[in-house]
Amino acid sequence: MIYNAKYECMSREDMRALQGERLQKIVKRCYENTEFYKRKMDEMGVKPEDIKSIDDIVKLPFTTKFDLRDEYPFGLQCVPQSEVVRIHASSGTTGKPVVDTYTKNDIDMWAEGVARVMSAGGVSKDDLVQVSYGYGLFTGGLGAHDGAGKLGAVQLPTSAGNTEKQIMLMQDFGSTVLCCTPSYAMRLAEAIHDSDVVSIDKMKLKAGFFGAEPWTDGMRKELEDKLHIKAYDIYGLTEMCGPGVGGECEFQDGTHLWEDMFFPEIINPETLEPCKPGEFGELVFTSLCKEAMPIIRYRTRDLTRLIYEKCKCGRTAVRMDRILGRSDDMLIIRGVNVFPSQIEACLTEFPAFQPYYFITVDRKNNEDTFDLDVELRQEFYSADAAKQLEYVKPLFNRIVSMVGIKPNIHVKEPFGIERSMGKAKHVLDKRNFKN
Ligand code: DLL
Repeated sequence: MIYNAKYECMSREDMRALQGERLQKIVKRCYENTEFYKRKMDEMGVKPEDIKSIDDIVKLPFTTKFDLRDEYPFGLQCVPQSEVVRIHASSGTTGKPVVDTYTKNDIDMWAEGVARVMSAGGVSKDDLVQVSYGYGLFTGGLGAHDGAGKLGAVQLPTSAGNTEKQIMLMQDFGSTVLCCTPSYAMRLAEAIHDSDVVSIDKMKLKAGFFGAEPWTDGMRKELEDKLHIKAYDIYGLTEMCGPGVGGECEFQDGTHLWEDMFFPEIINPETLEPCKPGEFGELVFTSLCKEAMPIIRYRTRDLTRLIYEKCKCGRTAVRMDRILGRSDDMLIIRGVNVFPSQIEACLTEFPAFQPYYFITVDRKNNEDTFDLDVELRQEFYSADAAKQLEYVKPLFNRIVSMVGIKPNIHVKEPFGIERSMGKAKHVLDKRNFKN
């Protein structure tokens, strides 16, 4: 169901006019209330009055994760602390976490973003939403929680972990909706299928809202088959509020972004120029509604493209293609660009393999090494190397054709690859520790 047709189905013309109005207000507030934006805009010779429509966004400076680190913790805040009601943070790659602060209105706006996503996936007040994203500084738990609350659904705040208990409650309470990372959903699915206590046939699950990390259509199919659900993508990032910046509709054909709240651009990460419509590049967001800590032109490092055609569902809200990965997750191995999600895409084409993997990259004798741990499903597993080769060979060929370089594939025994409760870790690049 469409939760807020006014914004989700607005004509492009009206949307751009609205975005222009909101941008003017946000820029003025940022300029007047933070030294950071005043300094950055003064350096570029741009004043709030120069922003007259959304087209003028290109005149504004970008904000990067380094700026957030330098302004840690509250340098970008535009309101006095007395108006702040919540603080979240994500583990930054730079040591200090990325901080976001929220006013009461911000929490409401954020909950609406998540409610729109859940409503698009059929959630209503009749549902019981099991939130297995971590609760805490991470935005996943409380974000999904508040979104479900906005719809009047029952919130079941199990948080991540304690897997055996999760699946027992899922069955006993009759959870109809599951929210967690795709990696943890796989772990839960596996636990349900291996359990003597619960059975998927006794469960009432119908939908899952999975995000916080890249995942493929192959993984979607696996989760839908195993959990008997429809699996929807939910996207977001702490800097914009958390989950609910966008999500999929029933057609699962791109992730709708709530453009009235978050203005998306795609830029070429090298030249910083806007990409042509439909071209892949780096996603950049500007908060259009946020009060406490709005961010202008935030470079997400997420690589994707935007699709502006109207969707079959009737929404006009722009759709984002699946995130290929983050530019800082991209590995360059023997000069070739490799995204970990490409490995997942290959693995899910072969029923003998689990979608779990771990990549280790190193440099030996001046050459990059590319080791890939994979796991055969129990029913296909054999310790016999010749038997393993039967499965490994076609996988190897597929990876070479998709990625362009040859991995050293190592078959692990069942459960030999660590399972994750949150965002899965897929890579160890030992070259980073060498000079
Ligand atoms: O991961 C917020 C979130 C929680 C989104 C729960 C969805 C569900 P951060 O920890 O700040 O916030 O990480 C944000 O995670 O820039 C992407 O790289 C990645 N990401 C989030 N959702 C998706 C998705 C949360 N659906 C970063 N697909 C983002 C691919 C995603 N990557």
